[in-house]
Amino acid sequence: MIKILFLLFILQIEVAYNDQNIPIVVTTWNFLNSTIRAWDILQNGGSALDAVEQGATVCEEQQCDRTVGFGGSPDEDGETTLDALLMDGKTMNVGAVAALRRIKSAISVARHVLEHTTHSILVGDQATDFAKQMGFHEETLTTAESKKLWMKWHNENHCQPNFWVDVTPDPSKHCGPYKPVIHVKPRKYTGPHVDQYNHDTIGMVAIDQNGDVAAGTSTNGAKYKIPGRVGDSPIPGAGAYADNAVGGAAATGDGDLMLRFLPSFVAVEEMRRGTPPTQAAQAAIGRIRTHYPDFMGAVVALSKDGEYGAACNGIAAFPFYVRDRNHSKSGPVIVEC
Ligand code: SD4
Repeated sequence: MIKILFLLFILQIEVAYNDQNIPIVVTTWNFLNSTIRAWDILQNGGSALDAVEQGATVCEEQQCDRTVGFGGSPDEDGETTLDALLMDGKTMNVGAVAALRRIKSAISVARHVLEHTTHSILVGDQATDFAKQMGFHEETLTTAESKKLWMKWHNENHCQPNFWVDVTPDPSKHCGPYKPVIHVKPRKYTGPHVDQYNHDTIGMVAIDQNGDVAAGTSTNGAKYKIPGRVGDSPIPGAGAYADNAVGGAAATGDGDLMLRFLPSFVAVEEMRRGTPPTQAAQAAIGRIRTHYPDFMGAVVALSKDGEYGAACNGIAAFPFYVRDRNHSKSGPVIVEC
């Protein structure tokens, strides 16, 4: 009798476990190869942190859409710099790098910040020094392609577009250096500086077989950014957020605007209150849209039970990839914005 009761108890646990749609990984945009790598890791019992790190690494190596990894989005000086974040939803530990120079594997450097320091974010040249200490190789992130892109922007297009306002000479006609111009009236928002073609951060949220949640991002930011610019991607709660008690979220889009609203944090907090992932992502997007109706961006949200959803704004549709027991070969999920 005791044996039967014990078996029933085990069976119940199994059913409860199987009710959850885990392991699972959700990836922004059309980044299939990254999703496959992450899913391989999860399926073989690997950790969510490994899945996100390795998945994003694929994109960094393959220069996904030229908006992740080396050789993309040159800044005003023609240099590519990288932003990346990794968050562990089990410990709430974060590792991130921002404006990382001359090191290709941004998400792995972020992992080293997470695991080998008690800091959360390192930036610029000092992040490079840290990476070198951790054994990473220093090399240029400029390629013939990114050099050509920058030459065209600088020499043919007279530094258009750029991110300057209220400066002289007129930044809509001329290159810098600029000096500030003080306007009596506050400047009005004039629409997005960026579109989907120069904004494709990889954002991933994964849950492993133990139910541990991890989220992360990697990007080379915005094309022709002012050197030193940091986007939303390496900021916890903005680019991504994870909490084992709830789930995780990741964001992509016009980071200069989006980071003001911590959309990944908002989505996770909505789910904490019982809101389903799709509506949680919509709430995060809605908060930004109230202030910037035309902004370009998207949020993916994943609950700890493996339910997922997304919302977007400023583009016709937003694709994202899911791999779980039910999606082994299917294409991306498309959300209309
Ligand atoms: C940024 N949010 O640096 C990043 C770029 C991006 O989809 O998301 N692209 O602003």
